[in-house]
Amino acid sequence: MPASWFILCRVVDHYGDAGVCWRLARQLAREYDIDVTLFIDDIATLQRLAPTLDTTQSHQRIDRVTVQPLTNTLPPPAFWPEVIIDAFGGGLPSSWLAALERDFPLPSPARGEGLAPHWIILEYLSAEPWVETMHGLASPPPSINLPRHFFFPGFTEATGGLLREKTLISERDVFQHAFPDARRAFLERLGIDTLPPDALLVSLFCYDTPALPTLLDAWAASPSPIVCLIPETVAPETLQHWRRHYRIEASTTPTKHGALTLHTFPFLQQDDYDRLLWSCDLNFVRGEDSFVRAQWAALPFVWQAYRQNELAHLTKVDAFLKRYLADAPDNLKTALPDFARAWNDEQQTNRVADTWPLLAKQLPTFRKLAHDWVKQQTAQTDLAQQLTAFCRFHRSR
Ligand code: TRH
Repeated sequence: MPASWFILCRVVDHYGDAGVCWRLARQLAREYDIDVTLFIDDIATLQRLAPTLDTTQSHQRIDRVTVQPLTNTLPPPAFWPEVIIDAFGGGLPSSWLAALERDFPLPSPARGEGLAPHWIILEYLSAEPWVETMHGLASPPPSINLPRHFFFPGFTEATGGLLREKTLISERDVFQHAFPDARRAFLERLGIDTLPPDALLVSLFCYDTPALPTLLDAWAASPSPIVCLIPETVAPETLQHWRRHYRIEASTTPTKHGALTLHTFPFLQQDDYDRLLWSCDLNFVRGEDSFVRAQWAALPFVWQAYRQNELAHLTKVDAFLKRYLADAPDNLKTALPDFARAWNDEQQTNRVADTWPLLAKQLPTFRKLAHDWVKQQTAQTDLAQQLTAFCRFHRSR
């Protein structure tokens, strides 16, 4: 009988909460034969990533994952699973907490059916050093007799690792080196039939930012052609304003301005987004999941962290670049942080134009570093494997 796990996902904002949980759910089901139920409070957001989901259904199964709505009034399950993944610390429904207190009271031993579930708080990804001290920390709930631990994704052996499906790297290699040209077929599917031979192909998945028009202007002034692929959902008003400023017809796609050709495309299902990343020369990504996927693409990327108070997101960017650039040549060690700061810090938007050409010059060096980074990171155990081993260890105690 396969182990049963619940993943509880409360979508805070954008797509990443759903993106991470959906990816983890599918990997646990496919690679570990775990019976996974994903409870999510925003099926419509998940459906953007998994178009075969039916937002009218309250209980459905796709890709071997059962998907159910998560509400605060959700009654407790008939049977407790082995593991409850509390994604990003969103918390369990109050009715579940009450039922867990009843079934597994403190201080007396558990009297519920079987063992108490293991409550895992899956945290957001950060490269900051403090993550290593928090990863795996026990945090038993004050009134329920069950194990609860923090589980932190990360970039070192002292963390929970990164989400990486077992076949990801081989699938990427096949796609990038396939014949007939899988990359060309994919781009044609996006409506990109021809590319200037010396064009830089860039994907742009970003939050709306005053730096966006500045970057598009810098690309339009580029000495060589730049073709940018941007999802329809990205900063539509800012793009509209930029087009109007240059009297570019909104309906025209692709949009041409100077050396820049802008293709907008519909939001892709999650696996196709990987193929988009693998097809480009440079990827602009954001948040958490696309940030990790761009790293697995082993190509140059620029990360825009999810904006936080007191500029905490800039600390996250700096911490990651410190790790990522540890062995990089000096020119890239300067060019990437300078551009990343201009791209992430709205007080430095004016530096985008002068830092972009310096980064563009470093792309061949950046490409080599991106390959070396993937080698380093794939040497580490992936998150799903670490998580299943962590839960198995604690269950056996
Ligand atoms: O959408 P995001 O900005 O989500 C953010 C982050 O997760 C952030 O950490 C969190 O704090 C905040 O939400 C609340 O960025 P992210 O994490 O890259 O998630 C985007 C998901 O969308 C990812 O799984 C990739 C997927 N995607 C597609 O499936 N198709 C697409 O066309 C695109 C552009 C993205």
